[in-house]
Amino acid sequence: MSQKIVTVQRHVLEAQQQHPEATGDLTGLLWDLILAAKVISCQVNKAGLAQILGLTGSHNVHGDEVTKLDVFANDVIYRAMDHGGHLCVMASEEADDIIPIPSRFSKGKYVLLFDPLDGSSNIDANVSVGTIFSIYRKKTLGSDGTVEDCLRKGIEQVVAGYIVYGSSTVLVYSAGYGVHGFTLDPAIGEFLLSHPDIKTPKKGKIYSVNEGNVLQWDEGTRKYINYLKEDDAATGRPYSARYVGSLVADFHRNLLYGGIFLYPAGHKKGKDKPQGKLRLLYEASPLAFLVEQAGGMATTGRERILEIEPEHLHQRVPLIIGSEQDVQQYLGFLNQG
Ligand code: P6P
Repeated sequence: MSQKIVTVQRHVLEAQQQHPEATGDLTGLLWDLILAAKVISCQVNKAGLAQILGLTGSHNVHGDEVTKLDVFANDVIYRAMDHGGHLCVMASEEADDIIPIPSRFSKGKYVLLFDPLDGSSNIDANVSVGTIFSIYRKKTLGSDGTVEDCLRKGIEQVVAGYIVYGSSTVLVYSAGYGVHGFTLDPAIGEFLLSHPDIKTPKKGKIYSVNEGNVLQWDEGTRKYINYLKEDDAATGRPYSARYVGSLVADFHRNLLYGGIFLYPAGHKKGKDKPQGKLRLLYEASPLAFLVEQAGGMATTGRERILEIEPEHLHQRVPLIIGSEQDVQQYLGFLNQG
């Protein structure tokens, strides 16, 4: 039985129709974001041609100023989202402070946090990169969103998702009713349902970590990674090491295949990263929302990612995320020390 043809716009609309109280505001917001994803995908997929198409230097063949792709992606999302009337404020990995909605546009009840193009340093090597987004309802009074509207626990997310620009462009999102994936058909410019109701395996055979940081890890993490390398077929070991170095690519693979991704805290004189490297609000939280919706787990090693009370926009956290049994096993090693 072939799969029914469903665009992501249709999927979002059908989800809205399950909620009689819905105004269509969130649907409109997501449709704007989907448009931005298509524009970014088109540009990312020809990045390698920049040199050939004369897109290098400060201006392209049309005389337009050429910007770095992550700045381009940030600008596309901003210009697609600022005037729809669905948002009261935005925050981006590319912007130090919150991004207000221009006074000339009406404001809405949602908050959008995003990393416009995570892993963009990999683009020149044609490695997959991704956009990560997180949506909350405004909680403060008044029409203008504030930083308080952005500093939210991940459990309050209304929608979380990402777009991975790889061998194909895939959009994955959850509105709290399962995780669903859509693959872009560039011939028709539509994201079509390709991964309905994603559930991540309870236990995987893949671990993803930058082992170059091993000297910065605490003892429990070192013991866990060494445990995964031991030869014991009865427990599915050794695991395979898979590390792209692009969070969305590593997360997407592990979500579908099962396994564990780790970016632990780093403790090393001169290179100390006690809070890890990855950002809470627009990287760890949205991916944690998705993985829990898919039956997995996400922790700092000390606390559930979705329960963290953020203190500032670009706060970093250690991130251990993936299959439930693998993350639980890691916590066992960490607690043994
Ligand atoms: P490292 C990319 O720069 C990024 O922010 C994530 O996409 C990725 O998971 C991580 O950093 C890789 O970091 O230190 O292993 O190169």
